[in-house]
Amino acid sequence: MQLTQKQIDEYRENGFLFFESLLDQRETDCLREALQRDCAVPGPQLIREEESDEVRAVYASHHRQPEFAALMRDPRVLEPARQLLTDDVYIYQFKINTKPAFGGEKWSWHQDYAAWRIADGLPAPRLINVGLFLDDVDEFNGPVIYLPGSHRAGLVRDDRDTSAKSEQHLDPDDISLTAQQLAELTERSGMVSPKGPAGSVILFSPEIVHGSAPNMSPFPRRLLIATYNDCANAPTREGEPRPEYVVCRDTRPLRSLDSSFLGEFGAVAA
Ligand code: HL5
Ligand code: SIN
Ligand code: MN
Repeated sequence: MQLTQKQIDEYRENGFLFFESLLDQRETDCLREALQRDCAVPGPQLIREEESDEVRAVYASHHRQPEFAALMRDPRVLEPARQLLTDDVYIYQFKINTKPAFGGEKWSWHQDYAAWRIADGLPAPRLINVGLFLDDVDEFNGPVIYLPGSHRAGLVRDDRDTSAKSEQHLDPDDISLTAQQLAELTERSGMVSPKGPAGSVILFSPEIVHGSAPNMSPFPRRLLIATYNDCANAPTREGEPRPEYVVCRDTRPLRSLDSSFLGEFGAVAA
């Protein structure tokens, strides 16, 4: 899969690019099943909501579930990332934000690169986020909201709160923008929240301002976000790095599968 020049220009201009129904239902069924399995694995990679026992996010499922490992090499997601970044990319971070029905909490307004610069000493914002809808997303279940073009102004904030919402990862609460910053940016950019069926994909910049509201609907909103990094842009910071589930250590370049991830994943495809 190759992006057209028009799509590339759109990504550079807006900071995101949306593909409705890139994966089909059989594929999203398979990934939801793999997620369910992964949520049963105890460990610090499993982050719970503050007010309940429900899972808020799970990290690095591609280290434990082969479906996700294969997905990361599916040409439909890897090739656009290589095209927009550079030939040699690896997975910097893999997470699924599960935003459960009746109580998935908000994700505060933030820019991802602020987190990775502060927490990991990441040299440059040479990354691409691939957001894959594991559920149908509509206005009711807490879609991500983006400020188009906000990635072009650099980091609005580059420090973090001294208190941490979570010890397991850097929650966007700790780097959230102020009301005034948000109001000013929104006046310039407006807001959009791409919605669509499970299997839809959004590529988005590590510098675009984004966030999402709580989910008070009866529908979960499970969103997989895989972040590819330029192999030449691995963290250089000395000292203790963050745990491997938040910052992947394998910086070898990824090459695409010859087929879709299900095709390659023989046991399921048979
Ligand atoms: N939770 C991530 C981390 O690296 C950072 C956030 O959306 C990405 C800001 O700990
Ligand atoms: C994030 O940016 O990591 C959170 C976005 C969301 O899941 O709504
Ligand atoms: Mn984010």
